[in-house]
Order: sequence, then structure tokens, then C-alpha cells
Amino acid sequence: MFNLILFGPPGSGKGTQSEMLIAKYGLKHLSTGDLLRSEISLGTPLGLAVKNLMASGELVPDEIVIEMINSALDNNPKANGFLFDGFPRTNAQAESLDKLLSQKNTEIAIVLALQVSEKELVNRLLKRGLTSSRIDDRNEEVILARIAEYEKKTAAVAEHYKKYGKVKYVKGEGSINDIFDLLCKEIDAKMVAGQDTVAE
Ligand code: B4P
Repeated sequence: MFNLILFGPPGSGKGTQSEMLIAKYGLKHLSTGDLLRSEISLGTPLGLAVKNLMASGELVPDEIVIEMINSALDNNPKANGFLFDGFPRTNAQAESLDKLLSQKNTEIAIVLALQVSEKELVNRLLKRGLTSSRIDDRNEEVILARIAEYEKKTAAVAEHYKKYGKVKYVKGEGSINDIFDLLCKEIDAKMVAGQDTVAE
């Protein structure tokens, strides 16, 4: 099994690159943002509970996202590996993920951290807000609140995985294909080093 975390601030390209990476490596994509938005659009009790938090750019409580990931892992027993996108976002989430994976005799192989300047993040998200249905992309104040949440609670997750030598930083500015190539180089090098295999 090969499990990776695609890490970075809001708008750094996690969702964009995830789509391309899962197609190439045959991994199961787990995006907590997508899972939460699907609960909101289905109008479930969970969706109703998180709707306002997400609209204001705050993080959803740890227990909710950890339980969602727990179920997703259980529901995909045959996966070749998982790509975690937007998770973990706090140290408590990272510790829970490590435990859940170790119960399944596996672990995170690599954390790919996309680096993008704040100005570029705001520009990208405002641009997406013009055409997408995401209300958290429509207002600069909310975008800045999301970036502040990232600095306050999420940036520390990289420090957690740095202790185990698992973090690789990748420049997240430039063309989508060039960034994809940089990410693939890191993954391929890790797979060769760990002799992990995944189905193409
Ligand atoms: P997410 O859905 O994870 O969204 P995001 O961090 O805002 O980034 P996203 O992945 O969508 O954007 P991307 O960088 O791909 O989170 C949304 C909310 O959900 C959070 O604020 C929080 O409330 C909640 N949540 C989710 N997970 C949680 C967790 N674990 N714990 C607690 N709460 C949680 O792309 C952005 C834009 O940039 C796109 O339009 C794309 O086309 C563009 N782009 C990408 N690469 C580019 C490039 N190289 N050049 C130019 N543009 C590019």
C-alpha cells in the first residue's frame, strides 16, 4: 500500500493535482472538503452542522472529519493506497490518521507540501469564486480567514511528519503540468526507495 498526503494552504492546488495523481497511480482519493460538501448538498444532519463553519472559513471539528476518514478507510478495503487531500488539517487529525493506518498495518509514505505565496492563493480562489458554486471562494475576507486557520492550526501538521522525515516541499506556482511532474518525481523516488508498488 502507498499512502500519501497532499498538503498545502487553501488554493495551493491540492484538489487540482489530486485528480491527476489518482489517475496516474491508481490511488483512492479522500478529500475531506469534497466529503463535507457532499454532506451539505445532500442536506444530511452532518451537512447542516458544518455548513456555516465552512462558509465562514473555519475548520470543522476534528471528531467529525476523523470519523468520516475512519468510515472511508473501512469502506475501501481493497484500495492500493490512499491520497489524502485536505486531511489531516490539525495535529489531532494527524495523530488519529497515524493510528488508523497502523491498525491496518500501513502508514503514510510521503507528505508532499505545495508552497504558494499568499497573493497567488487569494487570486486563484477569487478567480474560482467567479465560476464555481463554492461560497467560501466568493469573498476575500473568508479566503483570508481560511489562510489564517491554515497558519494557526494546519501548518504544524508538516512539523509532525517532519519528525519522521516524510515531508517533501514542492513549488506550487507555475504550470499545472510542471507542478504535476515535480510531484511525480518525488513519488517515484519514494516508491523506488521503499519498493512499494501500486497498480497502474
Ligand atoms: P478544501 O475542500 O480542502 O479546499 P481548499 O483547501 O480551499 O483548497 P482546494 O483543494 O479546493 O483548492 P485547490 O488548491 O485545488 O476545504 C474547504 C473547507 O472544508 C475548509 O475551509 C474547512 O472548513 C473544511 N475542511 C476540509 N477538510 C477539513 C479537515 N480535515 N478538517 C477541518 N475542516 C476541513 O485549487 C484552488 C484553485 O486554484 C482552483 O481553481 C484551481 O484551478 C487553481 N489552480 C490550481 N493549481 C494552479 C496553478 N498551478 N496555477 C494557477 N491556478 C491553479
